Amino acid sequence: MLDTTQAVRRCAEQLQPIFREQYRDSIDTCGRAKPRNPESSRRFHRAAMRTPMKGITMAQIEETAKPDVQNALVEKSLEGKVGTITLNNRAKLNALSAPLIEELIAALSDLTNSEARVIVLRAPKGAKVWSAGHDVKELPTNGRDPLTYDDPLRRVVRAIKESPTPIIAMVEGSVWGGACEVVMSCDFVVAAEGSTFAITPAKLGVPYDIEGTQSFMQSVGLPVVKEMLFTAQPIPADRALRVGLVNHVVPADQLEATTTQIAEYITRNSPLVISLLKEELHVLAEANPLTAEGFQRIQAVRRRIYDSADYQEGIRSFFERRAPQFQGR
Ligand code: KGJ
Ligand code: KGJ
Repeated sequence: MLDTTQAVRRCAEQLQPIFREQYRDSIDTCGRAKPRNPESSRRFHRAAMRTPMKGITMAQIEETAKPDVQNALVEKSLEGKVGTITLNNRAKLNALSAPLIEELIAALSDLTNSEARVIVLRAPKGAKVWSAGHDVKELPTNGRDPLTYDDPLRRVVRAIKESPTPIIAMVEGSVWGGACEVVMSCDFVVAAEGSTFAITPAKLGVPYDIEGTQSFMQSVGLPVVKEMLFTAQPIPADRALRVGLVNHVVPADQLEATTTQIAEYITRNSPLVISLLKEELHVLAEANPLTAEGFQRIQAVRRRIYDSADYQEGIRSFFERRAPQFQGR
């Protein structure tokens, strides 16, 4: 009986040369399956399933090819020059908890420092909810600013905007609140038919911060931002396309192919020029004159709101699964 490493080495030896070339990322120099990259592991696994081998049981291959990051909140992979980050906490509807965002920022940083010329940010295939937004459990109820400069949501949005690598949000399912800001802060958005986008702080009673509001303004026109913010109602993908929130809407079964094609166009172009253009657009888009007095005035209003009874009511009603009763104080 072969041990698992021997089994995988034998498997690798029996693979056709072209096949080995194609899947070389999955096999280390000793012929062991590399467990670090879940996508490579999966490709290796799928390939192994199609390859007849002697003396190797499927159980041995499956055991070795299993990704070792099953509990990761975020998965990352690199295929050619296209990096992919997958939000991977279905049980929590990919809510943007601090730990998930930590992993997301680390994955962005790793891919930015890799060969990736473009990064795709996605949820698992077939997700009903792309992300439920800020983890409501993490919104403070003790009179502290719920969206400080260092809040995980603020940090990830900054990381996306400041990354020199273009980031494409590939969306399937519904996108909520802070996740909508994350999507709208990506360089562009490709969405599956049936996706929806909702910005809900007014429904939850959360005093959204000025940096976040600016993100929305950079994505769509003022009347649309206002409608989304004031009504907190989801808008469907076809309308998101008309108002410029997304670049393309395609049937779900074409989502990956469309995104990959756009990503590949980018990989053919000059990464130096693309990062310059991204930075130029970022600097220009953020070039809003804001007076110290204007900023302080907004902070004072935000503070009154997070100290209010309505703020507590918004969060309480969410967990009690009922409509909030806002009193305006
Ligand atoms: N944070 C924490 N827990 C959440 C969140 C969230 N954002 N969303 C859902 N959950 C929890 C629910 O409390 C349930 O927990 C579980 O996930 C499944 O949700 O009762 P438990 O099982 O312990 P649910 O509601 O039962 O699932 P569905 O009926 O399928 O509805 C999915 C929805 C995404 C439509 C629904 O969960 C929902 O409306 N979630 C909140 C979406 C939202 O408004 N997010 C914006 C959060 N706020 C912000 O991002 C910000 C920055 N803000 O300023 O407001
Ligand atoms: N500058 C100088 N010469 C040019 C240019 C150009 N932009 N475009 C074409 N030519 C020359 C070719 O070198 C050929 O010269 C001739 O015009 C016919 O072009 O070999 P020669 O006959 O001496 P070609 O390619 O044989 O014609 P077509 O096959 O009909 O193709 C036409 C195209 C317009 C598709 C093709 O020429 C092309 O892709 N041109 C470059 C288009 C482009 O990317 N322009 C942007 C240039 N850059 C900028 O404007 C800026 C400001 N920038 O920062 O990059």
